[in-house]
Amino acid sequence: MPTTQSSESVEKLKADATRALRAADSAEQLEAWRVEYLGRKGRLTSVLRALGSLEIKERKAVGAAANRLRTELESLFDERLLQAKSNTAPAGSIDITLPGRKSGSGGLHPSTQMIREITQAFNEMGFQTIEGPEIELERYNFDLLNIPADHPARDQWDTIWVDSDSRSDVLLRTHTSPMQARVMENTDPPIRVVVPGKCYRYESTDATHEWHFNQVEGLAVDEGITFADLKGTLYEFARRIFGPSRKVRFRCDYFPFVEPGVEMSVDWNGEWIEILGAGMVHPKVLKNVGYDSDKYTGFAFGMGPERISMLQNDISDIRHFFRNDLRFLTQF
Ligand code: YSA
Repeated sequence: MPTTQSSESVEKLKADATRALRAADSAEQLEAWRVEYLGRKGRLTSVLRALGSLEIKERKAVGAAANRLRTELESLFDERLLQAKSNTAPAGSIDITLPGRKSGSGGLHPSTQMIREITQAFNEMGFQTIEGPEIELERYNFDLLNIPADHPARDQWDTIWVDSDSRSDVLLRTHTSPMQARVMENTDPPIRVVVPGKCYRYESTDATHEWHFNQVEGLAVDEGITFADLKGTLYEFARRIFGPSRKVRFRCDYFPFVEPGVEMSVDWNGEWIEILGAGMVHPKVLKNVGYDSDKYTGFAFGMGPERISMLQNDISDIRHFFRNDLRFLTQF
């Protein structure tokens, strides 16, 4: 073991360096440490530079000890730097050194599940699924559907209007029925479509009303379509969704775009719950889109998937659907 002044300084250097390295725990402190001990003008580098002035025997011994110390300090430094970085990793970051854990899998929103069930039932009866814009023009939401500006039926669909500098007829659709006009404008009969999508109404909420909710619209237009086709299709739909023993009721209802109009309710523990509005497409609506109303007839309906899911799953409040509470959402 060398006992000269220089070799003692290597040992002292080692003691100082390891003590200082243990005390440094941030990336900044570690960098300062690296400059002091391993940097170009650092203490260990100075020892190595001074080797030339030593006697050959001493030079060999001190040189070997200093190089060993350099390797040792470099690897200790790397270790401490890694530790410091993982200590300061931002909250929520992934520690890749931890053993793997099973990740939770997501699922479809209950409204989406219900919409898919409904559209599939109609797809199997020959209806095609299409979608349309949620930001709509007054013309499609009201005018073409036989709901003129002064018509009291507009009150039923209290409307959220979209601010626009250039026009005053843009709104968030209050129902999916505007898609009836859009489809008929662009397609010749025969038509059989279902249109799921979001609707918005400026109204207060309660257990069965949301200000934003989904609807599924249906439209069939062809030669010779009758009210019996409407009833048969909706009975079959109810059978597929609620089972064969569920009671269904049709009652007269009024919508300006149908004649006659009905509402369909299903029996829920002795109570009738309305799930949709429907009717034979009004001849004025057929004419508005350029159809020959003497040649073609059709039926249409609009239903609320959240209301249907409430019935199916015994949900007491529609507002659960949009609260994003996982305790509710993960039950589906
Ligand atoms: C009627 C005749 C047709 O030929 C075609 C469509 C229609 C339906 C019409 N466009 C309409 O919107 N009627 S409605 O106001 O009674 O709504 C239809 C269904 O949407 C309701 O039966 C209900 O299931 C759902 N709904 C309506 N307002 C809602 C709602 N769901 C949740 N929150 C609300 N605020």
